[in-house]
Amino acid sequence: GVTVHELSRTKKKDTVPWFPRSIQELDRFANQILSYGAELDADHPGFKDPVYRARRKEFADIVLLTCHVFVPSACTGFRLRPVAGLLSSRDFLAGLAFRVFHSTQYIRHASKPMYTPEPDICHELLGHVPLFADPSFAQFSQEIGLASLGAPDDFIEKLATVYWFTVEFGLCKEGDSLKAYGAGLLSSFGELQYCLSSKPEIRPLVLENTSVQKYSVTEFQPIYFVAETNHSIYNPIPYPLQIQQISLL
Ligand code: TIH
Ligand code: FE2
Repeated sequence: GVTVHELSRTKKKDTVPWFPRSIQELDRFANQILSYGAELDADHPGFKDPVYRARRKEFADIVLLTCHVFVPSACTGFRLRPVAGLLSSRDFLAGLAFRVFHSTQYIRHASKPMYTPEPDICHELLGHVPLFADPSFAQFSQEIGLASLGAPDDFIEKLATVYWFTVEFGLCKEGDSLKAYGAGLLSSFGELQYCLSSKPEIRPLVLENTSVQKYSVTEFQPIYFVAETNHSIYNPIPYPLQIQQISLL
């Protein structure tokens, strides 16, 4: 019979070259790039620009150092689907039911890096994507989406509000200290510092109350909700809600 030569790019007679059989197996060669800018061709416009070359190499080196640990790609099957702006709550939540996260692509204005009043690519990638790599968080996100399918408008509004005060702007306890896990806090170093100062009001996450709390999307939140978490130091991502609780709404 024919043998598949595991993970080899070297051609051996009478063997089928290794090929990926699942999306997870793409991780095996993601680091084996053929060149990354250090060896630019003479006709490349960056060839004579040492600053450009150094900057490009710096990013490539950072990725090589971090991607195994920090970006476990494909581990929960969540996908990003590009959208040009905000969707309705109903449509956004419906995407989650299929592990599809609708993501903006534009970047915030350079004059205000510390806070922007609408989601941008920094928010999606720094705030949301790392959490989707956690299996229990991915499951929770999908269950909020499933609960939304075909639901009446007032139920959608409650789910969207819970999503806002957890996935977007949630705080949790880690030992005795308060920590941020909401994506809108992780992507805004202005609001991240503010939310852990003494300025905002902090309330316990109680779904009957949290789900009807009014909020503004264009300024720092005056109120945050703290989830009691059951995480360990090995699983530091909070899992603040269970689907049984959602069905109580
Ligand atoms: N305020 C966030 C930031 O500056 O990264 C972006 C947003 C998240 C949710 C609404 S706006
Ligand atoms: Fe968001």
